Amino acid sequence: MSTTRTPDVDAIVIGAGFGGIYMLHKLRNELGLTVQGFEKGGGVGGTWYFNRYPGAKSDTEGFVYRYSFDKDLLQEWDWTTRYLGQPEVERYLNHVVDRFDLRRDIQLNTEVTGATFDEDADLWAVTTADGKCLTSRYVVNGLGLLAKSNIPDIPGRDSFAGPLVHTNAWPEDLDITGKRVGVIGTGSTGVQFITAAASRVGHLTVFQRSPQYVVPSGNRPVDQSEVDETKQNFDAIWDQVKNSVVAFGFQESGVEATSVSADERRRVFQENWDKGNGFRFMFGTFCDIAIDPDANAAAAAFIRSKIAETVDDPETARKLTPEDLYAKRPLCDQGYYETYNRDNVELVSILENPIHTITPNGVRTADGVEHELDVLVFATGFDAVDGNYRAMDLRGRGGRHIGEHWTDGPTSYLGLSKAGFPNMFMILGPNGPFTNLPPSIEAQVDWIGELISHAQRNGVRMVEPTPEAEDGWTATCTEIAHMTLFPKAESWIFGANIPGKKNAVMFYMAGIGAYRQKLAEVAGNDYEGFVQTKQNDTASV
Ligand code: FAD
Ligand code: NA7
Repeated sequence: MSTTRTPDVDAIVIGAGFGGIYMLHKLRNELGLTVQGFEKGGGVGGTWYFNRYPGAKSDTEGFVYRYSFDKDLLQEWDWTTRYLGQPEVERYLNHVVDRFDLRRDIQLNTEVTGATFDEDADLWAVTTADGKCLTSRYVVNGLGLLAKSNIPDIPGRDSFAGPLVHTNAWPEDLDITGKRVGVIGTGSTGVQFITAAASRVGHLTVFQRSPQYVVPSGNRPVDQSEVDETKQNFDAIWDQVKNSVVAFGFQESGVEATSVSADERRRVFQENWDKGNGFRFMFGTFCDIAIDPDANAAAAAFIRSKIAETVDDPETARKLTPEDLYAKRPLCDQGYYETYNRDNVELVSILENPIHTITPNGVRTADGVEHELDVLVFATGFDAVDGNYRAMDLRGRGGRHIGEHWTDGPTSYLGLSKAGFPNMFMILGPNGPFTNLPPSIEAQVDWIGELISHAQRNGVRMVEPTPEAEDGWTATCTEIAHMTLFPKAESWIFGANIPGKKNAVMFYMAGIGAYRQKLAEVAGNDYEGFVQTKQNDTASV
């Protein structure tokens, strides 16, 4: 029997990126709850506040890298390039915060260090780094899935004399013009940084572990008439996006690569190469690139042929050429491989010639060469999905830490709730959709908002998924993921990038349309899989 205590606020929202901002708006402005937001950073924007490195931009096309929940907001925000640079997304998110008067309820520069469910009062107690504690009925985590930096412990790391920066913590005043710059990492971030930095720096040394398949992004200026036309079609565009697979604003292909001739395959690959965009190349060309090894091999061979055509020096081209599956999050950038034809860009394969140590002057590789550097950039990615959850002292029923629940890898029900953590929600939690993310964030925030509204209307004090529902969702996500080739490639998608991290399925890979349908079914069946505890303490499932 719990005691009745009034919480300080109805809800606490942690994080002020795309997820946290919309959640705060939903709970405060639409549901009329009292809400406190906390954000570790000195500004709002999440990803787009921290990632200020040269070249930082979306790899989703700008017209669908935004919110769709407010038609006026959609009409009043323009874009000038096909992809959005970091400053533009940061400006947009600040605009949203001001437009909906959210700033007064977001406490910046405040890291949440812990959140504990108090079973006597059925409330959450949330503690912050400044030593304060606030109680609430609900907690929503918008901690980000690519927000906890991975900073590998390379020997000598802390001895480097110049600035050593991770791309997710890029100092605003760091000027790389004319400098000798080294970059470790050639994922999406590294690729963007390398292409943008090459023309600014004196010399760029790229330390590449795994070669990557990179297709052109097709970035270009967008004129106002195109923007206006897109705006007129937004209803149809969002309808398509929300019922698609990857939510990138193009129609996924229904044709199997293996069902057409080799000439036709090449024609389709070339057409999409010319259009640009990584997800389009993987999902818009043929429907089986990420599923069928032969289709995958055909796409990989096409990209390899482009590397050979583009890169002048055969030895550099060899090092840049991947031989493994094309089954990581697909990358794109404009002019990546061409960058290696510049005289001031040098590629070091640390697969063949590993980093021995970081020295005060630079990076020494196994061959004994010291690569002298003024600035060293870690584009080494993230402890993705569950990293920020484990970093917090997050405890549910029985005082059990989230890490104790996740010894076999992170799990959830529907990517947004967790058994043992009543009235706690996650935006982009483990086993959420693998898509262009703002539409998935909106789907989750809308759904969480509806569930909380349902609870408020019906005298439900507590909602919590059952362990069986969570196990079922985990099994579904595992089964779907193993129908694809993604688990066979080593990447952050399955946690393979972090030494010692358990390899686990962390995404629902059946697409946003199927995901939204599942959410609707669960809600339609009186929130099937959730225990709803009424004010008088009787629980119903
Ligand atoms: P975030 O934007 O990561 O925000 C989470 C916030 O929570 C952060 O501000 C963090 O400081 C805060 N936080 C975390 N823990 C705490 C704590 N304990 N206390 C207080 N605050 C905390 N996705 C796409 O779909 N398309 C793209 O083109 C794309 N491009 C990307 C480019 C880069 C360089 C990166 C890094 C990511 C990109 N992503 C892209 C993924 C991107 O993270 C999401 O699209 C989206 O911005 C996520 O929003 P979010 O609110 O869930 O998380
Ligand atoms: P990624 O895709 O995880 O890329 C990280 C890169 O750093 C990748 O090339 C890694 O090589 C490399 N890396 C990681 N650890 C090391 C160590 N210890 N030594 C050398 N090289 C290392 O992160 P990104 O930031 O590029 O992209 C993540 C997502 O964020 C992306 O999909 C966008 O949505 C934004 P590896 O490939 O593991 O051999």
